[in-house]
Amino acid sequence: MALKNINPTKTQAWKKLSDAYNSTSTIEMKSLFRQDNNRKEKYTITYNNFTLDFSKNRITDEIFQYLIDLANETDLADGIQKMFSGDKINETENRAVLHTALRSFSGKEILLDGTNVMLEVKETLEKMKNFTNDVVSGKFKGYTGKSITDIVNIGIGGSDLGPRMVVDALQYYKNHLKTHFISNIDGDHVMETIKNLDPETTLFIIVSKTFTTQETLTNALTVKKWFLQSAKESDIKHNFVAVSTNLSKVYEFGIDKDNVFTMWDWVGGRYSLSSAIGLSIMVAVGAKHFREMLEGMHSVDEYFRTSPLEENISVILGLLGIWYANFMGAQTEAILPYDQNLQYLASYLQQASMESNGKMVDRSGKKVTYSTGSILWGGAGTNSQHSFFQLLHQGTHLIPCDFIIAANPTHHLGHHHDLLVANVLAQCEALMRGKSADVVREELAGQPPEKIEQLTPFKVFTGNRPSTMIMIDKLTPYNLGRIIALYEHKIFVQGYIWNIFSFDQFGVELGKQLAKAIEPEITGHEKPEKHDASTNNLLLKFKSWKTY
Ligand code: G6Q
Repeated sequence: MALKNINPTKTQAWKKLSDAYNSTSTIEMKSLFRQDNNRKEKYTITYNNFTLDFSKNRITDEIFQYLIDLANETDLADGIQKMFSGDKINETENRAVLHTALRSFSGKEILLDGTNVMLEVKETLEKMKNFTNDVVSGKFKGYTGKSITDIVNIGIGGSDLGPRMVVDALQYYKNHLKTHFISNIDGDHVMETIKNLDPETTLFIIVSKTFTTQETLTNALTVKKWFLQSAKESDIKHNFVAVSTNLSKVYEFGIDKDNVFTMWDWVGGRYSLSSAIGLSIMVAVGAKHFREMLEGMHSVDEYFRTSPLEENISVILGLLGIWYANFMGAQTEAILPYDQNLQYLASYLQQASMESNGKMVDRSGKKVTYSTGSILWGGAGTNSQHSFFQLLHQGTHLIPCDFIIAANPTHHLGHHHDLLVANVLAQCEALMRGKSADVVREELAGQPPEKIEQLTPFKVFTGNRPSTMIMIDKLTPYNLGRIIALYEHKIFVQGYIWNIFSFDQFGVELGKQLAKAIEPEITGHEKPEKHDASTNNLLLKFKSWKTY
């Protein structure tokens, strides 16, 4: 069954939220805390060693209730149930959206067109596990009989960002194998990665759902050429494996039938790291840790599916985003993990969110009249404090921030961790508290009065800048799985309420088509005259400079 088609702006809740925004002067978070001793408890959800503190947001009880009403009036519960049941909610591509099946340990059947997808999911996971164990133990050998030392994931977009983010996040849990990622069609990315690799002991995992992606195929063919400088065609089966739905193309490449890991069209690329697309993760951290990550994801899937909306972390994160984007005029939101190992989390979530919800037509094909798909960005603290935090504290934009911190480090440098935690707590406090002109004047006391007056405006922090804190006990595979799934579902919540289709991505196609048309003009002698004047001119200039 299709998702309901409800224009959110026509709901009562939307009107109430607009009125609340228009009638309330500034919502002062500090005074909300003063007025309500229970605010911190009311706006903190702790679920199994996982805490979401959203009390430092510009919401009152009334606004929070209207946001929940918005979710109810648009019948979010129905959307959630349809996603989990395998309904074809990716309507524009006529596909189900079942990434939750990839990590389902409920033992229940999940039927798609009458077939239980769980059988294939389990079979693939088992194949991945056996393969991983063989590679890690050294039983799987390269073409000269040596064990594997290096793994190279060749893929892009959803076939790169997720595995890369997780392998980095779980580096503490990694085994002896070195992991590399090639994604960009830029030859430097390939050459710089392979230049120090030994073809005899390197395993290439070509990851492409379609096996038609220009970047991945070009990179894979370059690597194959490099490999064949020292090996024979028949050796490919020892050092290359693939993850794809397009078996004939994989075989054409020379990859052995036993070395192909399948996935399905009901898993979107950006939601696929828990499928065989995550093979390089499993090989890097081992089958046990991969399984723990899936278990973390599954626990959140169940929590998301069954928790009441007002206690549901993904729902709350999604609704807060809607409040800021659609009513308070925020255009972006920042993800700020205070964990170096989560340095790629923002780029990963950026794709998941912006590719899913960067849509301008609603589910009936009409242009929306409200903003969708906020711009997501971020970076790891404390590094980011020394770069863009200036704008967060004193800039003109309203940027809600999600901070993520683990209570315990994976390393043994407790003092470092104490300082890290002090910094993350201080940043949230500073964003909310600000610094008034009076305090600035006090701090400048002793300086000449005209100097104090001159400097004061520059040193004032207006404060009242919203942030949400996610605290976990430790960055384990299980907890990482929970973080990923919570954000996946946040994206679903937002796309659902914005009444758009979150699981297609037609917006990436036009540029690809045009690049195909330009390619012969770059490589051949054809005169560039088919384009606009600027593009024609740039092509001519490029050709006059080209020396390779
Ligand atoms: C993600 C997108 C996209 C995709 C890449 C790679 O949801 O679909 O980022 O993952 O374009 O596609 P292939 O895996 O087919 O090479």
